[in-house]
Amino acid sequence: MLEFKKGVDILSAVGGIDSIEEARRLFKNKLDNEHLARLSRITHEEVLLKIANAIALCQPDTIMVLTGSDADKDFIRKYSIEKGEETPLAIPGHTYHFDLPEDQGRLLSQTLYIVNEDEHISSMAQKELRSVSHAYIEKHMTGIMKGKVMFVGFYSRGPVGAQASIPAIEISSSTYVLHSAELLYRNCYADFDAEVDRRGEFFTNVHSEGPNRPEDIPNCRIYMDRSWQTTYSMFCTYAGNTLLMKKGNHRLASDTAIYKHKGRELSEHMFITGMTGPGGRKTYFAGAAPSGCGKTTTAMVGSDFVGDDLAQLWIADDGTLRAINPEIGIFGILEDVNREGDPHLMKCLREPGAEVIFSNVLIDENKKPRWVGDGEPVPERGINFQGEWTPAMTDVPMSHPNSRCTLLSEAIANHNKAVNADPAGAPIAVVTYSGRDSDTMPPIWVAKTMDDGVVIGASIVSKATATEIGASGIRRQPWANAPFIPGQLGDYLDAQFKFFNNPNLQKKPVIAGLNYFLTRENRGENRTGLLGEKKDVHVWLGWLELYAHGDVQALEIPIGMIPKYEDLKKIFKQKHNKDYSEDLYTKQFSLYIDNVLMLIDLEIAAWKKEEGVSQTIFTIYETQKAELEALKAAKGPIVRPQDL
Ligand code: OXD
Ligand code: MN
Repeated sequence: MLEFKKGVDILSAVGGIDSIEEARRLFKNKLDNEHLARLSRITHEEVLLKIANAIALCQPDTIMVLTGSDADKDFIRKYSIEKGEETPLAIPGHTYHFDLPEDQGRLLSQTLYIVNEDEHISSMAQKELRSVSHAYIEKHMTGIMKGKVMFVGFYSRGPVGAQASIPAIEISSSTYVLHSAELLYRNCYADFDAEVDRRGEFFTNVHSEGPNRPEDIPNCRIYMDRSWQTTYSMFCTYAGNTLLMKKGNHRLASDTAIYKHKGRELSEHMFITGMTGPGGRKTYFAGAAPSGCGKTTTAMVGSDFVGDDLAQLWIADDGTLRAINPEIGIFGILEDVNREGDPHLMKCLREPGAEVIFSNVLIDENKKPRWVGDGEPVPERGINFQGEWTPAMTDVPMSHPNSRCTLLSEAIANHNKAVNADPAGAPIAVVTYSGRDSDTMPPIWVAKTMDDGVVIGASIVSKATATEIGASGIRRQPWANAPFIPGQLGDYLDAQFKFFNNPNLQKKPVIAGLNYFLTRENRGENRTGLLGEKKDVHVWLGWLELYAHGDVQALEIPIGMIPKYEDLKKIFKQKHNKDYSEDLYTKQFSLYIDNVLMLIDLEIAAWKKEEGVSQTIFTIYETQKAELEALKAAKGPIVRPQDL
């Protein structure tokens, strides 16, 4: 069980400042008048102590407070170029940033939770004892900003005033990190004190790249102190390791949801998007997918795209499920982003108008960013994060598979800025969970009950992707949120059951599994490749939109409800003007019972190893198994939807 404010608060111990008077004296000594005046608007003592201790620990030469004003935004943009963390590209407002070759994704083995003696964490995460982390931070972060400028920004992870928004401080010596923060989060300098009072908590993030040399990467650490809601990051620049308002704070937000607001809030690795249905109605979806599995693309399929990565969910007083996006920008994977699949995003990346930071792409001779799968002819030469590149270097990709673009969501044509700014959140009617599964689950299956829906989330699997360094093979990805769940999975599962069964949640969402990675070879074809197309997701979401309003019926199978051929055929025609064949439907929706049974057995074995797991999940798995066995006995191991 997690206990907040337990054990030594490392930041205050290593900074050594424990009174507000001392903190104010330090500010007076270290900040110039302008920045001192800015900081004086923040009055929350706990907040000021965090900042003072970060200064005392890191010992920067200069401290700057970013207020989020246009002038400050412009300052950080320009300063990042002057400092060399970013370089301008041909299109005005576009820049690029390279991370060290060793720092191109989340560094799994160096990402650790700081824990107290008796604290249990997720079996899928790594921990370090508080005393060990304390010594490490003291050794490696003391004076890490000597000769550097420290930037301090105040942000809100969500619209100011929303129930599930959480304020966060970002402290870093990297202009790239702060420039990214300004694009991805709402600077709420003016509202920060009030937000801390409203929410009763805030997150603190302290980062420094240090000398930014390859030889320092082994010393890099990404620490989350769960008890003190503080993160530390050192000797790295990749945003997934440094801009800890994103995944670092998502982890802390998960703790808040599970241990402070159990059954009332959830913190999920989900996109939020709206689909327009018949008569112009808007139906909002929140959907989880593991990193690097097309979550951004799915989000942008909606007519009213709200967010592509994270969602804070809660049950509103009117009995609806509400979601806000903690972010206002996207840090999207570029590989395979092209005009065909991602027209709205591509417009921002290829035409003037939006401010974009590209990372770890190839820069061609015309200062144009290029990436694998951008749909354009391969350039003759260029420079990437490893140096000069030519197509002759066949074993070195043109761009890193985890190369990214950072931009404001409002630059994207189908973004609904008003919904993303609304503290009431988007009313969620459909919740989806997807993985990367080549041979088992159909493209869509809808849970028959809320508990079944929770179990769909618990049973996600996916292939390792380039977003994580040191991961390989097929991995369990519970709720597609596994890398960001700090606490024990049994606690998380329990919180999910409590949330979706909460009697206050009067408008229950449709919960569905999605899988667009079934391959031809696994459905009896003698050619390889995906069964169907990437853009078919439009149809799957379209069907769910109709199902959520009772406009289409479904077929019942042991694992849930699946669409009928006639309905999909109509939607394919309407949305894509495509003739969807019954043969393709049969391949996509036939139940491969042995594969499903294997998956269920894998999950049962894994969940049995966890502590404190609710019996409900095993009952659901066993019921599904019995029904699948009976179906197999009656109809054989592969059952076509037509034979149900
Ligand atoms: C991300 C990730 O960057 O999940 O969103 O890795
Ligand atoms: Mn993500």
